[in-house]
Amino acid sequence: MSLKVHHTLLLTGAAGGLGQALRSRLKANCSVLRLSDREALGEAQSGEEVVLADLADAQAVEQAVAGCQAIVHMGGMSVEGPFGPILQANILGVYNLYEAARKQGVKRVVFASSNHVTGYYRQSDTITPAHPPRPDSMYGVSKAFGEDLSRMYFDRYGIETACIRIGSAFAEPKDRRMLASWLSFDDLHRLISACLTTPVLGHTIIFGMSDNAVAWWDNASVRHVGYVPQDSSDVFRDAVYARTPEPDLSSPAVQFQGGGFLLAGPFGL
Ligand code: 15L
Repeated sequence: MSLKVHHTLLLTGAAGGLGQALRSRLKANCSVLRLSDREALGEAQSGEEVVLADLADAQAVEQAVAGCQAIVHMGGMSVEGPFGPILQANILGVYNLYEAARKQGVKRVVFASSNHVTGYYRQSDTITPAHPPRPDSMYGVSKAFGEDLSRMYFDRYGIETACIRIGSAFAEPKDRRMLASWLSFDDLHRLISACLTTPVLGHTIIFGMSDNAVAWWDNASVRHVGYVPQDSSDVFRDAVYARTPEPDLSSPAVQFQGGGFLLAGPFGL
């Protein structure tokens, strides 16, 4: 099946870690991949356009969105930190993005939410997308805001969104926690492709995880997205155990799903 259901696809945060991993992969999903970031992206390659935009700048964001049929929104702060930059990039930024989508008639968005929206569930809990948010950080709160905002834009304006609560998207799991939360780059791309191509997306929250044997998240209620992960952290398990210490079970970073984010800050403004 062709993945090219959209002519021009906007990728925000294209200079970031996940943006870079997606830059080549998302070319399979469109005729023109428009890359946006506030950081320099270099020359556009064949099949690419580059539109620089700071997410806090409404006009620039609208220029980036104009003429696109769908958006993969990876931009914004991706870790815990002072509230000021989170406010600008993740709260004002996601508002600017949805306002631009509304004005420019874009009807489908894939939003990089985070597992830190539910980081205060325990590592012994299994949760579904229907469980209430329990953010573990200001960063997690900002992603919960994006999820709620996108729901309002769906209910009011019919803009479909997949909020992917991305686990740990790295080349390999870095520690024992990531044996549960790991999402391979290829599975991230499979998941985004499923969100872009499923006939009816609606407003959907889905956990971004590979097919890991150890898992905290149950995506059974979101079968309509059609995501079938093909990678698993299991192949890294022995190596991760060998190079990492026994977990300190008294630490909140080990008790709760959000891991080290529970220990970060407070950073203030
Ligand atoms: C995230 O949301 C971060 O963007 C990423 O850097 C990882 O730390 C990840 O969560 C995680 O929970 O491992």
